[in-house]
Amino acid sequence: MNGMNSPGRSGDVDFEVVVVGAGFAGMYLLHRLRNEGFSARVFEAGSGVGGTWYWNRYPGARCDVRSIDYSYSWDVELEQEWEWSEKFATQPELLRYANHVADRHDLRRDIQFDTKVDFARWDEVNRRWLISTSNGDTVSCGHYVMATGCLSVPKSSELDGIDDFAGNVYFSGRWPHHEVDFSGLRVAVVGTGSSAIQSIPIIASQASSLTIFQRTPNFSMPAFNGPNDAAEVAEVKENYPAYRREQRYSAGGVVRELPTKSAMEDSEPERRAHFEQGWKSGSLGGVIAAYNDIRVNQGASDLAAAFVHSKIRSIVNDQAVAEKLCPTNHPIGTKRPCLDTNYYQTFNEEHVTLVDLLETPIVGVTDSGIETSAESFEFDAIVMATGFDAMTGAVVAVDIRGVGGAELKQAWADGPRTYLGLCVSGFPNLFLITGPGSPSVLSNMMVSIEQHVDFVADCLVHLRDAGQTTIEADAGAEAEWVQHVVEVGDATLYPKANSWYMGANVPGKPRVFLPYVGGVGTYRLICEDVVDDGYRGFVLHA
Ligand code: N01
Repeated sequence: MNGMNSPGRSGDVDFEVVVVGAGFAGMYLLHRLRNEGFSARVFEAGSGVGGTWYWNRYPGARCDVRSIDYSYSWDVELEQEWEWSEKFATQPELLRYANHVADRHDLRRDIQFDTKVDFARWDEVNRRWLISTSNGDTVSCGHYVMATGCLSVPKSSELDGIDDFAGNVYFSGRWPHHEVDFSGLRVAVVGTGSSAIQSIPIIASQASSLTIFQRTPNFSMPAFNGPNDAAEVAEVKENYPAYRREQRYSAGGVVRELPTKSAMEDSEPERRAHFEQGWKSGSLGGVIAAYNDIRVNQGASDLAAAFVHSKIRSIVNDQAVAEKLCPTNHPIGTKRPCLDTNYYQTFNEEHVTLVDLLETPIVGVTDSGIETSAESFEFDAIVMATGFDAMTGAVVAVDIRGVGGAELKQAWADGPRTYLGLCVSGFPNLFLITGPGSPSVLSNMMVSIEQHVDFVADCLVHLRDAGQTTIEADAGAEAEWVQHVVEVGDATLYPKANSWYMGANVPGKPRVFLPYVGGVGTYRLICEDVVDDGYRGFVLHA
């Protein structure tokens, strides 16, 4: 099915809008653009729709936002009809959902698969974007939208000698489409972020030995996944319009009660009971959002971290291993926390070994395995769960040239600069979906995607109705927004961590807090106000 109905090569064709990426953002945008009567073409590097859920097929891949929350709200019949089988949907189920939406809305006829956009140049004379692709297509468009996802460019392997390894090397973000069976194999996993934490228990259940190379331990909480509670789903479905509205104006794009108390206000036993309740809730925010100051106050953060440490020590039998698994070098939640199924329990299995790279760093990869400063390990397969060039990687992967031939990559050399995470000064008619400077990765991505898609589609309708052809972020408004994003971030503990939120996971990347931490509801109100005020901060031209 995937890609079978791809349109032919574009040749020298004009579109009103070109979109890069056929993940959940590009798919919804295509639907909106068509409904508004715009001619549009989507270019997608993969052979099918689904974006992140197309590429990330590693064992155990699933969403850690509840499926009733992480789903489109714009097809009200679909949200009633679709039955999610589990509280947290698996990657195959999410990919089935994406394909179902593509079929249902006949999206594929305007998506060109297996095609990367390489180059986009603003033509100042004709005030259009000129786009060229990996297949040699050249097209022009009035508006150009990067719907390329925040976590779509895997980091290249930073391990010397990886190409010499005789066995198979798998990247979690570029997993093969066939089933990978680790039965009887000696397997290495490098990394302990979400992808590793989800896959490790499953790989351990197959492999003859599993060695985990950990550079930074991460905070993980149990998902308590299982079938959806039918009564709860029925209740949500009955109230979906109100439920979706609440999501849109919430802090993180999910419906939950916000804590009103500081962690310091409770006694030790009260706090323990409250954290315990959060731990049992099976949600990302359970412990981290148990109190209102855990991400802003180091003392409160330490209390939550100590609670999770105590849990790790109670689950992991070997206390030396448990200590290594306890994160101590960053405040809880300032690196993306994880929800797991039996992650810490896996370290109690005899054939599972933890290697602490802070004590014994990797020296290199040989043809037979991995060498640390202390030991040589032999493997049949290596899994690189080492993460992504987040938020900016996919945008600057395209050579984008704006006014005067200015290069976007160069304009962002000291960190990305956007107005509202949506537009960039000097790059007219370019839109970013969930770009840096917007809530994006700090929220339920579905909610943030839909908001940006609606903003862009409504904006294009507004321009057309007003007889305007170009829109561009004003340099002053952009500078103010960049400053605001930094200030709001600096009021939290996030900048203390060497996280991908800070660009710190990619050698040489500027250290800048990339998302907007003000909350999706606050951000949405700001965007609405900007629009109501005649697109304040944007410059529109006829
Ligand atoms: O990547 P990561 P990920 N040598 O960057 C280590 C989303 N997601 O793919 O922390 C040795 O989190 C690195 O160590 P350090 C979610 O937003 C969601 O797991 O840099 N180790 C780290 O341990 C998530 O946050 C879902 O010191 C190296 C790991 O590799 C984001 O995607 C599921 C290394 C990378 O962790 C990314 O997650 C999966 C090196 N050279 C992903 N380089 C769900 O919805 C890196 N590491 C559940």
